[in-house]
Amino acid sequence: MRRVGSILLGLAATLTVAAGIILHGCRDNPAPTGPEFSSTKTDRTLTVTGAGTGGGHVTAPPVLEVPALDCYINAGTSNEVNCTKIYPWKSTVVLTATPDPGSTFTGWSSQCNGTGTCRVVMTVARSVQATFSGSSAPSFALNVVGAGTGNGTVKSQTGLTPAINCTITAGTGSGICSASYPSSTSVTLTATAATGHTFDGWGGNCSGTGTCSLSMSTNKSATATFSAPAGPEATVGKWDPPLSTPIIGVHMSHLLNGNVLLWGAGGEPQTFNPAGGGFTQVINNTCVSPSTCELFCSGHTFLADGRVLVAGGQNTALGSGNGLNQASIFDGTSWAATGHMTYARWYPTLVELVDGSVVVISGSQDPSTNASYPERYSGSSWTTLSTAQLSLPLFPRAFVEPKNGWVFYAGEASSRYLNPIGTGAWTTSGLGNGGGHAVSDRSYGSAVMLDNLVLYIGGGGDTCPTLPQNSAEVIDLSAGTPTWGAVASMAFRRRHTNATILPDGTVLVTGGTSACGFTSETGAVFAAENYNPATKRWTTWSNASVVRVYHSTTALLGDGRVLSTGSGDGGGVTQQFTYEIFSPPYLFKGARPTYNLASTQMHYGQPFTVTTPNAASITKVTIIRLTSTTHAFDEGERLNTLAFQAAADGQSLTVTPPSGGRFAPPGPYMLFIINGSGVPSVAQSLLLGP
Ligand SMILES: [Cu+2]
Repeated sequence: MRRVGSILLGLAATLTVAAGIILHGCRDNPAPTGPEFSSTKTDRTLTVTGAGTGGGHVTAPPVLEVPALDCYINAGTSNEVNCTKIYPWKSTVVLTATPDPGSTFTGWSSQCNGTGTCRVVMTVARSVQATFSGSSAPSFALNVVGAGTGNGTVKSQTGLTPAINCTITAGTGSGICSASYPSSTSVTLTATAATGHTFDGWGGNCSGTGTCSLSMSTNKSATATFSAPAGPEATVGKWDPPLSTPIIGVHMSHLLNGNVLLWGAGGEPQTFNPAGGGFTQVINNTCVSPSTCELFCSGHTFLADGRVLVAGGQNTALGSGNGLNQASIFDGTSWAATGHMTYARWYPTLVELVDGSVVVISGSQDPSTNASYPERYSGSSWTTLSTAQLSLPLFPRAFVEPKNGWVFYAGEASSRYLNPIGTGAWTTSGLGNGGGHAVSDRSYGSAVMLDNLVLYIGGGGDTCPTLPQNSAEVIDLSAGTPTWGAVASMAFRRRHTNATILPDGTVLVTGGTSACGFTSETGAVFAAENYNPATKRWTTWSNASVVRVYHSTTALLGDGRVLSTGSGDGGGVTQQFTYEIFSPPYLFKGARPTYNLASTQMHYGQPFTVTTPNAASITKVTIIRLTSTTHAFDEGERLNTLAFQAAADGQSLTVTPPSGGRFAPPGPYMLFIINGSGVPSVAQSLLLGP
């Protein structure tokens, strides 16, 4: 009986609606008068449906506590969630139809007619149909995805339907992370990090770190990267546990192909793959007298084409202090001999010059005879600089200087210049304090070059009870009268210490001994320290676990980590057949910028394009010469800070290399881009030259 009554009542209501349309146009129904309705003053449901081939929105302003309605209709299809709302009994809802571009609103049906607004009173459940003609508007998907270790939300602007409301937890999105929108819809996404977390920036079709505005003309995606709160590693870095090596890494070169070349006193040279681990033996058969020939105690640096030139070494038949005149070149896989030097050299230093030739200085011929004449290698043979005789301490710390492209001898004795042109000449002219140091004894301290500034740290303490230095000093070689001057001291005294330039232009100092004597393991320093040239101050970082004193080495890897190895093979020091990897704090401070290069050849002074989605967040671009190091000194270690400009679209940088070889000798460098949080990209290695 009840069922029949309902059907009859429905029929009556339909007839009444029809009458209302004819008489009043777009307006509400008269209130039904049946007993069921007059006694139930409950909320009523309004359903908007669509018809026709076109698309458009049906909207209504908020009614009492009910939010605004925004129903999108496309080709007769409406969204069930956004097109149905429940309103208070007898409330009035005013509907407006707005067609998409390319569509026409042809009118209401069911409750209203015409093309004006449609006013309904919610005394009963209502259904209104809107018809849009024209071509079906294309609809495009927007996909929000997460990345990084942190948490946050991504939301679309208020009032957009359908809304994006995506929660990202450690890179995984949940909630409403995707939606479809008609063509030309403007969507503005806002990313908000959870408390203590950091929003690192957008990827995909969004970029930068602000809000992201998109016009939905194609399918689009937005990647939001959040970082978790920093742990202690973000302050002091992290050392990985030691892993074994087949030899002692007394000599180390980080090659253009990404591998690392190592050798010590015993065993054969090895290449190490820092990406996957693993050592490969690379025997050097270039010696004339193999049984007495040892690369150990040679000097080495990179040539302009990225190969490693190795000169001198130890005559194993005669022992320490007895040099070799051999030289050879490693191309990444195999060795080739060059011509011989005139002088045998044990503990020499090689300096690559502006034109790609290489000067070798110092080294001992035998324990009582210094090789006091420099020689110059120019691609085929060695030429003695016959007017530049000077006996210098072993393994001189030396760099190419920016004024004339000469060799600057930094120490350990008083500084001076070597003019390498012609037959050569040494001079102290133009140096303040006659080239003298702030601290007199820096034997087995380390030195690096940052743009035009040489930083010299530690050293000394060879003869007890004098202790090694904890002091450091700098000299600006671009100054009118370059003069050594002290900067803040390290927390630890260090002799046989290693200095490694980091991508951000700070300097990592590791290992060494704080006790007096040639090399004391009891004084081994485990803490890393970091020098910031901007503040001229040191920060103590975390402790390594292995003694690294005499014959230890470090190399910056392309991924921004530092390889630390060696110690032993002489001096009565424990043989350390291990390496450790140090991850500096910048590797724990959020997402890393990324980039691509069209070419891996840089030409002096010629700007080149670095393609990066992170262009807007980049605050520094640096190149660092690949490591070739031994005996606490990397022969040629330098960093250049490069001028750059971000493109207006935030998708690339225009980077200008140094203008000439006196600022950065030709050869292999790593290119880093660094963001405002100090986080460097992974580097690509490239060649810099004319
Ligand atoms: Cu040695």
